[in-house]
Amino acid sequence: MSKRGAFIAIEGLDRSGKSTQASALIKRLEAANVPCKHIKFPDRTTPIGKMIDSYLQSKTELDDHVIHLLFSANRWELASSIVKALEEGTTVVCDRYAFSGIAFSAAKVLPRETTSKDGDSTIPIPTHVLSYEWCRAPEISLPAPDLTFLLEVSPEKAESRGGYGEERYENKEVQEHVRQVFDRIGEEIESSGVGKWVVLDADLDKDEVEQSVWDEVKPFIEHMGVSGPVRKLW
Ligand code: 2DT
Ligand code: MG
Repeated sequence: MSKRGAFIAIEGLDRSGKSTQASALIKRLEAANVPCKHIKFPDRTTPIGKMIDSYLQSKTELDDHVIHLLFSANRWELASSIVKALEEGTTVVCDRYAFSGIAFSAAKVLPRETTSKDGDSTIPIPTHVLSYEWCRAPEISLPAPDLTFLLEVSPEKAESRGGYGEERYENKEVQEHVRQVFDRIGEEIESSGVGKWVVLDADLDKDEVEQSVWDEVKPFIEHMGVSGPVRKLW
């Protein structure tokens, strides 16, 4: 089997610079004559993607389970084309993937927080809508990235980059919950051995982050174990 392409995912909170870094990586790969393809999830162009887009813009309301499954289905509808590209030797750079899917859904808490009595005071207990395990289930068996970058941005830095936008999930509280789930996913991916998980400080200047991404990708593309079959998510 000739060398296949590498599957590289870029993950992180809003305003962490994912799209900028994905584009920069594509440019570097092109300059190094590596056949490559840039994809993004959600892919808002498909019929399922249009439903997701409408939900994110709060034009429609959907049950939390339903939107989770639509995000996952949006990946499944492109899964075979990703595998095909990799097998043909094309490196695929993906802006958000299944890890965003799990993190954003598992981070959802009920708007009305339950309280428990502790003497005179009440302690807010966030009640999760969807369990981590439930959120992970539909992602099982999707093509697994060989390398995933988690771009970590502080709330202060995100704010200084123009703050969050108008879409659903774009607020500090949600982002903080999502951050915690990403950490759990990273630990699991590392221990499962299904792919490499690299955390980068995305508060740094974009050129520095770009260089760190390239320092990881370059040796990976040159020698790495992309000669084996595309692996599947854990
Ligand atoms: P963008 O701003 O990157 O277009 O993302 N999301 C994304 C989920 O809730 N589940 C998913 O599976 C994916 C891929 C993250 C739009 C928002 O959609 C969230 C932010
Ligand atoms: Mg966004």
